[in-house]
Amino acid sequence: FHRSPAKFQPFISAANPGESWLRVRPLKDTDYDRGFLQLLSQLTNVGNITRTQFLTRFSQMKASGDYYVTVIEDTRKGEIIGAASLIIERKFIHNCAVRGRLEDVVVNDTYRGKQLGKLIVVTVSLLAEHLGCYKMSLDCKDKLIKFYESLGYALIPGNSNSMTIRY
Ligand code: 16G
Repeated sequence: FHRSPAKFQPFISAANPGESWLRVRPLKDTDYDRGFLQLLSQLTNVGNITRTQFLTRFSQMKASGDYYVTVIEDTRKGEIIGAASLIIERKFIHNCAVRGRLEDVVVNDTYRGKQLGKLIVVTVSLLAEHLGCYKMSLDCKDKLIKFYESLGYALIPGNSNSMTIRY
């Protein structure tokens, strides 16, 4: 990836995450034992997911080819301390385009101040562009709007209301 948003340069990137002990990489099976699900529970309710459930769901994601679950590992501790997912949605519109969805972004709150939120969001956003997505979308809480705006995301008045039905 040859470019990144101006505010992000030149400090850190996926290849140079700012500390030698940080690593940005795709999720792997063994991350079940590196606190990946505990990290997700800082975002929302995760539940008690067994190893088998985790491996089954992850292999379904891999088989689809449309899930890019990306993590940041603290290699000193062998612990997952950041995560974000890109999900590719296949369309008929725009000449059978693909659209990206940014999901499940979380950084361990004890790692604040290292720009790791930016790091993981920019990494996954560039991946979406690289994979040919014509746009990337996300839902977030009001308090995170400024953060995502600083990374190039925009609210589009009249055109981007997020609506939800809960089951
Ligand atoms: C946020 C997340 C979304 C996640 C949801 C979980 C981002 C950009 N957005 O909207 O991906 O799935 O929270 O909340 O990370 P829920 O448990 O209320 O669905």
